[in-house]
Amino acid sequence: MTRPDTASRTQTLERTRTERPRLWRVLLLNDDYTPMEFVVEVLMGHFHKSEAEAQVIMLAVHHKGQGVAGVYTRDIAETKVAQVTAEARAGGFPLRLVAEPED
Ligand code: TYC
Repeated sequence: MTRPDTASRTQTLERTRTERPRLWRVLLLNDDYTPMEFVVEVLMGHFHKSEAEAQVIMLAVHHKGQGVAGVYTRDIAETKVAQVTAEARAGGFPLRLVAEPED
């Protein structure tokens, strides 16, 4: 007697994707010329910080050289860098920001 027919089957296993997109830090870099008040206004207007939070972050950047303005998906982080850099240049300030991935 022959063996029962073993039909070969292809199975597709579905899985629900639960991974979150990698997040990017927007870093604010210190310089000697951008006014403290402009940096505070940037942190309030673009990064939704209270005035008190903005003062703390600005002073930390002033003393340590850099600090995190906010954490976003890549597109939003890069847009913040572009918009704030443009606003700083329009005001004649050398303020620099960079976006970097979290691990
Ligand atoms: N160091 C600047 C000053 O003394 C203030 C400053 C703070 C500039 C933070 C940039 O990202 C910055 N006017």
